[in-house]
Amino acid sequence: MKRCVFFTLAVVFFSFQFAATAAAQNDDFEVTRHYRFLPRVSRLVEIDPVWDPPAPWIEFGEFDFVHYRPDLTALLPATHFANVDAWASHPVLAISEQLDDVVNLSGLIGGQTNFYKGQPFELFHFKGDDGNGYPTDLFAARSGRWLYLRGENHPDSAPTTHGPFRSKWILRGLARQTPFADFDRSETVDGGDLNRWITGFGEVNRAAEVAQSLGDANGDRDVDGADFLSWQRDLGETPPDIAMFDAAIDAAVSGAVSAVPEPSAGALIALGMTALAVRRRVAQYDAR
Ligand SMILES: [Ca+2]
Ligand SMILES: [Ca+2]
Ligand SMILES: [Ca+2]
Repeated sequence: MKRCVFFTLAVVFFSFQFAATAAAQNDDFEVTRHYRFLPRVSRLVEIDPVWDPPAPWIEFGEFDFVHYRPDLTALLPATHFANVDAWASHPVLAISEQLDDVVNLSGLIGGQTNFYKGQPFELFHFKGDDGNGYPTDLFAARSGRWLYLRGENHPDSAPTTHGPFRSKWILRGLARQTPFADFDRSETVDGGDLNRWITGFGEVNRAAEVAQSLGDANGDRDVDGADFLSWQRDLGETPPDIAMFDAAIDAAVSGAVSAVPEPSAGALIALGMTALAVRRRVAQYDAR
């Protein structure tokens, strides 16, 4: 009897798994997600012999994060940033720098690392140069709808073809996938945002920033029912603690992560988890 129950559950579970996998393969060949920085916790620090002390610039703006299914990253140009419209503003002076100009976000190429076993997020590692010939590397940690970027260029590790005063830039940025119903930019989604939506309901064809502040979650520059549904879904959301991401990236760096997991390892883990799930369900059944 016990064996029969196990077999039935296993067949049901595997059927479900295969159906889900087939659906994912049709939809997720290339995945592009749009993100927006949270300025309160997103900083770009310039370390320059001329400027003292280092100034933490504040990051703003948006970008796309493009990646491919893990089993295809070995064959394709891999993960990259696109449509980067992001900049950092000096906290005191009226100057700003495009992120592409200092860490070359659009020019970096990355891949998913094998640092995912038992972790609540995925970790991607990017490499390239900062656009001025200096090596640059960057980590991207993705947890749910949040993406944490941490990267820096290395002006001291390359020939000084651009003089002795080339700045080192250190980027730490938390971004949220859009749509995000934080209309009042408090970084949480609550009644204050609903009030914005109620006030703005019916607005059409406003400038993107204005529309967003009036209750446009999906970026189509109007305020309607679709935006309300976003608010409902996001209600109660707060930003994750970036110290958690930093700790994990530190661990990954010290453990010398390797880019792109082996498919066989991933398959084994999936199989192990499936077996565990089936055993757990059988155990629950027996306990009744
Ligand atoms: Ca809010
Ligand atoms: Ca809208
Ligand atoms: Ca609409």
